[in-house]
Amino acid sequence: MALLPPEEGWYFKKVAKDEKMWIALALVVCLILFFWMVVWHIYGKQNPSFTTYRTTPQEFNALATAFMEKYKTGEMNGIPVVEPPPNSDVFLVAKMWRWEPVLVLKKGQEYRFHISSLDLLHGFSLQPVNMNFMVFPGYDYVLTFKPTSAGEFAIVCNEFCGIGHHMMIGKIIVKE
Ligand SMILES: [Cu+2]
Repeated sequence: MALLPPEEGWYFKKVAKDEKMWIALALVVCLILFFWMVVWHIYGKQNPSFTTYRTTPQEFNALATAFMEKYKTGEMNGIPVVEPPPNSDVFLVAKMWRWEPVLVLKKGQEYRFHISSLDLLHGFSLQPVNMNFMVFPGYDYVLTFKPTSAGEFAIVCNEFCGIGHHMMIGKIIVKE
């Protein structure tokens, strides 16, 4: 029966009482979920909020390269190791198929992260903390980042980005 079109004028017929009740119930559930989103964002240990700005891969690359040259302390497998001072702007570049640079941060200090991609969509996934962001080219994701525990953290790409995707692992080192 459901495959046949409904009879003409069904839309204007009076809604039955029990159907009205179900509509009201669904509305209440929708509203609870809607406001719960806000509560969950604040109390649910979700990804921190970030702001997004338009940029271009060229512009972002220029800023990131200048940043890496300024604070470079060494190299790890051909990737620069960078130790920026606390409260400074930190740039993290995603490209096929690496994260640049390796960041050395201090525990308990704040950093202003800028994350962007130079080619296509990548996914920033900080492990084992499990913080996740999509990283698009042309957008600068800015978030305040404060490491609360020392150690080595891996940045895994969690958006499939081609043949080298599984090798795309970056590193953040947090010192005491
Ligand atoms: Cu990737």
